[in-house]
Amino acid sequence: MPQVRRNGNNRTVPSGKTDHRIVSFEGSYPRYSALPDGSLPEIGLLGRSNVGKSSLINLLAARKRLALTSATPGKTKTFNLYKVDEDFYLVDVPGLGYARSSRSERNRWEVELARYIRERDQLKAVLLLMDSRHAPTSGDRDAMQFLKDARRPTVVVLTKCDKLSGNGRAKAKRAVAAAMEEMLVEWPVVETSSKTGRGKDALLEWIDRLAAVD
Ligand SMILES: Nc1nc2c(ncn2[C@@H]2O[C@H](COP(=O)(O)OP(=O)(O)O)[C@@H](O)[C@H]2O)c(=O)[nH]1
Ligand SMILES: [Mg+2]
Repeated sequence: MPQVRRNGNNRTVPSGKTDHRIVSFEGSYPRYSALPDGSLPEIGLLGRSNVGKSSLINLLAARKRLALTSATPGKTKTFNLYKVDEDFYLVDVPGLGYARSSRSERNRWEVELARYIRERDQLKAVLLLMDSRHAPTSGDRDAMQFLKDARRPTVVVLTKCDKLSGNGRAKAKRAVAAAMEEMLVEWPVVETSSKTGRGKDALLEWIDRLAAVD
């Protein structure tokens, strides 16, 4: 377990770990079977193209523009591993439903992704990214159901919250809460913005806690 301390608000926070993480790119792996064997815990980032996965990795890193953000997703899907300090990997797991991918590529990736979520021993938790501007899509709901069935600890990350007013954010949280209630899951929800840094500390707190679970 990481050391924890109480801060002024009496929240439990990881000791001295909240800022200045060193994040380094480890590699891209198109197949589950090619993933490295190491014993470091992994935290998966799941979400459709453009939801903000790369931006979130940049937000969590001390260094800017590490995971290249792009509006044009590549055609071949890969697991992208980023090592955070010597503590854990963030694993960027592209989602499904890319218009630009061929059907055979989508099928291939669906199998790889499902295997990773179901079987990967190192996977301690999944951050499920959803765009705060839209109610959960059918793809988001499929991912929720899949994570529930796989019994993976999950944190819902609402992205791009800078684009919404306080009212809009409250509405987004209600929409996610309703979907979770329907699905009989209770996962934490963190509002984030990679533009303003909103949610960074709360998210790191969850990650540290979940990565430390055996
Ligand atoms: N305003 C705003 N734009 C964002 C945020 N996160 C990502 N974006 C933008 O959304 C687009 C897709 O982001 P990216 O991180 O590449 O998504 P990915 O495909 O899931 O890796 C880029 O143009 C980003 O600049 C955010 O928190 N706020
Ligand atoms: Mg990306």
